[in-house]
Amino acid sequence: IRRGYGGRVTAETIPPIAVREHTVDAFVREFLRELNFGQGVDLTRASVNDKYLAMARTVRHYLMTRWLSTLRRQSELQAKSVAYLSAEFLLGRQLDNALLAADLEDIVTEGLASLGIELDELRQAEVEPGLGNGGLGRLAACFIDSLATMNVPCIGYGIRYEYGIFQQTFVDGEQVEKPDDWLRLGSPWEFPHPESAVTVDFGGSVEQYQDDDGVVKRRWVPGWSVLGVPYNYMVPGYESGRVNTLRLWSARATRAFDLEIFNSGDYAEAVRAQTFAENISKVLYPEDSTPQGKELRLQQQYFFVACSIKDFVDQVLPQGFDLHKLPERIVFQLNDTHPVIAVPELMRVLVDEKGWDWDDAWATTQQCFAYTCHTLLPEALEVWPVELLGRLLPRHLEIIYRINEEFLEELREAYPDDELRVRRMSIIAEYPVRAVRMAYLATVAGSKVNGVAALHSQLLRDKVLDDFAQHWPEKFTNVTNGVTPRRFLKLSNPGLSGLITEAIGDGWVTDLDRLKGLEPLADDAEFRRRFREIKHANKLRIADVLERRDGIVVDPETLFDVMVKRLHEYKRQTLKLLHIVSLYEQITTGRLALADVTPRTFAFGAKAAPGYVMAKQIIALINAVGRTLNEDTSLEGRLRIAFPANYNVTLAETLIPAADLSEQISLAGKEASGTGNMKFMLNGALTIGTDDGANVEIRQLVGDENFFLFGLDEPQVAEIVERGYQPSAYYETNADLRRALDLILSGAFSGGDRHTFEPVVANLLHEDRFLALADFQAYVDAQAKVDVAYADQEAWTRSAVLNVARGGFFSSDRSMRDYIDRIWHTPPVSPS
Ligand code: Z57
Repeated sequence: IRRGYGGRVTAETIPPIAVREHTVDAFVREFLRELNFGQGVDLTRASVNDKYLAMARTVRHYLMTRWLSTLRRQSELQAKSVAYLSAEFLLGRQLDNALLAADLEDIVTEGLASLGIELDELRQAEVEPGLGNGGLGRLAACFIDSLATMNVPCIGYGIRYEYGIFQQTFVDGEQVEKPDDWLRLGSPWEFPHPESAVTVDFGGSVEQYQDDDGVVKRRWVPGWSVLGVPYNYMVPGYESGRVNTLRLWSARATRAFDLEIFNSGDYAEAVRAQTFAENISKVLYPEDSTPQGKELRLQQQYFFVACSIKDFVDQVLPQGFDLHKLPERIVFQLNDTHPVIAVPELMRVLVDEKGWDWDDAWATTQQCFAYTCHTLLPEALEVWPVELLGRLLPRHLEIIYRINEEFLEELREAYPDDELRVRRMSIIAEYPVRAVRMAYLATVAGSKVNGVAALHSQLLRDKVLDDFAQHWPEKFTNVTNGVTPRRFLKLSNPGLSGLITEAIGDGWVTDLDRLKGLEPLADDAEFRRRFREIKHANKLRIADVLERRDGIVVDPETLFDVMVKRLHEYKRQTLKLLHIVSLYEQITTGRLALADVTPRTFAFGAKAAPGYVMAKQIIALINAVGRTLNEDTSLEGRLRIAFPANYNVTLAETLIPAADLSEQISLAGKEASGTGNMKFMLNGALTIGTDDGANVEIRQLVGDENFFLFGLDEPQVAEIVERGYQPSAYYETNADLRRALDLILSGAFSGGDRHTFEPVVANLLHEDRFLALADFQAYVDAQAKVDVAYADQEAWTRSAVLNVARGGFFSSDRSMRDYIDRIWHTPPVSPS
């Protein structure tokens, strides 16, 4: 018996768990064993992938003791857990994070070197699990990292998509999607448990029957079913000794389904059945911030939620657990509306399967759920037609109707003379088709509803869910998003991390408010010099990556102006593009001297949903403008566009630390929070941004003098829209804007073809839903201020340092503390 992680383990308390020796020799032994016996290859013949897989498995051994003791301790203590229900977990590469958690980087580097292997080469072999679209999925990944680090019990529940977010390529500047076959070369981080598969039912009908006491009840008679196979992933905390679990579900055909048809001799039909079942977890829907009302998507949602509830009730809870105490053991956090079908599912389990009476079940259910809303766009609120829901989940539809009936009854009592209000608040919409409003269902069912930044939560209360906020003011709260400082500062920016640690010690990694200690150093010239040196080194690093990855050449001596996020009209990539085109137009017509232009690298990274035609045209336009500028030698390389394809977590980790300027230019009132904005701030970029989402809080913290604010605020936007917005008026009155738009229309970026980008320009001129033209001049003026500020490198660096020093609030550890205090009430559990 040896010392287990974080405390004395004795034979009396628990049987032994294997412990790995934390030495170079032990690592090398383990690695070779994995390579020879696991991979079945000799070192001299091993491919990079062989070595990567062997190393990944070796590294995860080092976390195993902690994982097993975490699980053991949890079954002893039965502490309250968070079940984070999310259709997306955008994890990013696992290796570095695991090395950090296991404190193995030095040992592995040395051990591999002794075998003639470079760690960095193996790092590059990892294909990131892209099981999410953007902000929402990445947020889930940051949250589970923080909870493990803070010693809070959590299970992440989601879907093990066989294909994650598509791989983006550019063909003649246009986005072409390739399937993301991320499992192709093996998946060393997951633990499949086919023996623990659960059955999930669909379809069929509802029947009436009499129970043993002669009471008439209703129950679901399903039409078909699939199996959910759990795949477990370790979620190691940093220096906490805890390893939580992420459990992702994969769909398989049931044996009955299979065998019955197979035995009948219809092999083709049997294979079809299997394909049908496995389609459920086949691919991530590539929509971001807008729902995709497809039947398969509803199947995915119900699939993972039903698996998760069953898993928690039957597997995680001890046998014979009294479910009336469920709220003491679990809180299901609903990450947007995607998992909201869990609400009627828990009701169905309690009422139909456990035989509870309705009121009892509803009281318990309400205590078990909380809902996070991530949007303000009305078109992004999920709505399921009852025709579809009733066909796929007939009993759930009945349950939703009953929840709604009782809710409307409560409303009629509260507002006897306001039937209009009652109808407005109904969970069931009547137009254009009868449909279930999932956000309303979540709001009615949840104990709490939160937005993701202060402004967003305010607008939820005042606009999107105003009736509900008036009815239940205490239900609404805010939790501003955050990002994990482990991945997005310590790992991604080793230069800056080292400098920070040298200055204030290493406590910041788990207590990011300590960055405040850097404030005085903003006035220290030597510190600023080193800070600049690190930024420059980060630019060299990304320049190298872009050249090798994409064949893109950038100049590390320029201002790096970066806009990376999903392509969406509300985020206004076109606004940034109009600024670039305007500069170019002024230079080529001689109204702007090249010598007066601050040399800039404009970096874009953005995927468009495959069906979002306008977004794809904007991508083509950015590439077209990029090509023209980059090939125009008269610019002498002073303005270049770098638009690497397939922006993902891995690229973010090298691009963000190199940025000088962070573009956060959504129309005020549209971006719920943003989290990229926080990553840039923590890596010492200054923000040019609107008064939107978490930008509001960033500016408050860093101070106006260290932030380039521009544009309309939300009340002004509302007023302009109310009065009737006329984008063409800006075209008529603003000469620079007109020239920029005319230049695009002239075909200057499309080989003289005037039609190619006509739809993009026409949309801006005649519709411009997101008021890009209205904010154009303010944006250009703010960019001029950026140029002036950047010219004074000492002052700029001072601001950059202050951005880092004042960014501690945006740690996802702080977000988790807020969720725990205001919503979950799940205290940390010591690991021993
Ligand atoms: C998504 O990534 C977000 C909202 C959604 O409704 C969907 Br669907 C996907 C994003 C918001 O757009 C960001 O503003 C926010 O920072 C992020 O979710 C995390 O809250």
